[in-house]
Amino acid sequence: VSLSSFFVVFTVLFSCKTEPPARLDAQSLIPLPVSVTATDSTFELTKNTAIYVPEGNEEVKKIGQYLVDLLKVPTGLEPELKSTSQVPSGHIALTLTPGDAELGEEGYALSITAQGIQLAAAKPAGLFRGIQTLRQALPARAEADHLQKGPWLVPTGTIRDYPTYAYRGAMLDVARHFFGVDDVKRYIDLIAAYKMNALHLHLSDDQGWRIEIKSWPNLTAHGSKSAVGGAEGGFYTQEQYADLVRYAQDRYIIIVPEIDMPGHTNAALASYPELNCDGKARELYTGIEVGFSTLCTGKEITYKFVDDVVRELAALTPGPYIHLGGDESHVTKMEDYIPFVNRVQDIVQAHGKQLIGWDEVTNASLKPTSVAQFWAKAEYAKSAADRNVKLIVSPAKKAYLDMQYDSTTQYGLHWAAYIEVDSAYSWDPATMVPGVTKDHILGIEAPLWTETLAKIDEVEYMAFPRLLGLAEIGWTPASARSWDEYKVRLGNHYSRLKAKRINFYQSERVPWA
Ligand code: TNX
Repeated sequence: VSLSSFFVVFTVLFSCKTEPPARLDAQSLIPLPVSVTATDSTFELTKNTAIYVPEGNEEVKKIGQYLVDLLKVPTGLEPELKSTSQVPSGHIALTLTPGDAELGEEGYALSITAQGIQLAAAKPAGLFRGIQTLRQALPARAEADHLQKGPWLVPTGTIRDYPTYAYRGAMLDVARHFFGVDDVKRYIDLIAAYKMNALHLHLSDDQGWRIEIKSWPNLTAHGSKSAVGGAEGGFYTQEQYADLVRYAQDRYIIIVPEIDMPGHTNAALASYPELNCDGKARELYTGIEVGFSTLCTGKEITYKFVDDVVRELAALTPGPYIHLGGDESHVTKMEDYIPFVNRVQDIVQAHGKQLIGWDEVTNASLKPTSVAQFWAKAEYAKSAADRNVKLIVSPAKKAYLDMQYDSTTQYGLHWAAYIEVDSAYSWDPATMVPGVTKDHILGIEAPLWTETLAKIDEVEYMAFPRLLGLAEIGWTPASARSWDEYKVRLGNHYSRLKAKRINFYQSERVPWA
């Protein structure tokens, strides 16, 4: 008896330890790659595995180091980073194949055999995206923030993958409630894991001004002090903002800074009386109404203000875009709004950047380099497309992460819709608006407004798991997507989301594994 039970225990222990992972084509990758071919073997990452990068390429070396840093804590392995042209078998190799044009800016080719892992891309960004896929091919416990037991087996096969849309973003409203540098870095890490490439920061609104502008110091000295409901305000110094930009850049993510205008400007109007038509400073505001404030579009000082703000922001922002809002300017007359938008568009261009504005900016004469962000009105999206102005698609009814899942959700709003996890996934940017097709669309964004969200774990609860689906909409061809198949992959991410300590909504519509 004791001998047979010994064997039972032994078999259970032993089989746990060596149980092979699911085949590569059953690995529940999110976003789903363009093509995956499985072969029936595994590669084992051991203490002898090294990471090879091309000699003399500092950028790829940095990406290799990023992979080392990801693996170090959970696996206890610290793969040696080696630069050579000859890669012996048994290792991980990152290589650049600039001739492989199909891979574009962000595509990659991943080949995993029992002998080693080859990750190739035309551009460094592609290597970075490919590493996110490799992470998901490793066991979920590789996402933990403390040491885990091996073995570290990766199923073999090949993946060729590239994104459908060039712009795949998330927006965080740091104006209604302020979120500090560490919170934003965590959000950057989380969106990077799902291959997003833009973080739009909503840096000013009625309730607060969140970025230091050296030529207008009272914006932060005074205008940063408030937040919704009397919560603590805050702002990023230029050094902190630059640190965020660098952190994002190291993850091949651009920061898109937004200074909302001419409406949503109470914090600025409270900081500088001269920006008001009546010359009187407004009180700081902590409510959640919209549409009551406006810069004085008829005063020259307003354009000096915009020019200074855009100049300082442009100097700090390597990405191509400056977002100047333009939404819900309900107390700005249309005859004032249009010349205002035309003029701030010129200012953005004069500082070498492209304007992004919420869809109302299509009332103005947009340049072909400007981008309209579709959030509410289909006719604005259509009007942009008709004029060959590119669109970022973020319809409130589908993509707004501050919308409640259902009527029982603790936080959030529901003015646009209740958005369950299936609803956030089941739509196609290229068929949302008649006359707006894939060619008109720069990409997709998932905005998160924070009137009701004061803590980063509340932000996470609203963003996750919907953000994974929105990331997939931006990356994976629409023809390859279906909710019934996706929900299984999402369910299989349960232990990954847990390992990352993400506070996520466990929707009953998802078969959590
Ligand atoms: C509308 S969306 C707004 C924001 C609010 C949001 C709340 C947009 C361009 N403007 O000012 O925060 O609704 O869901």
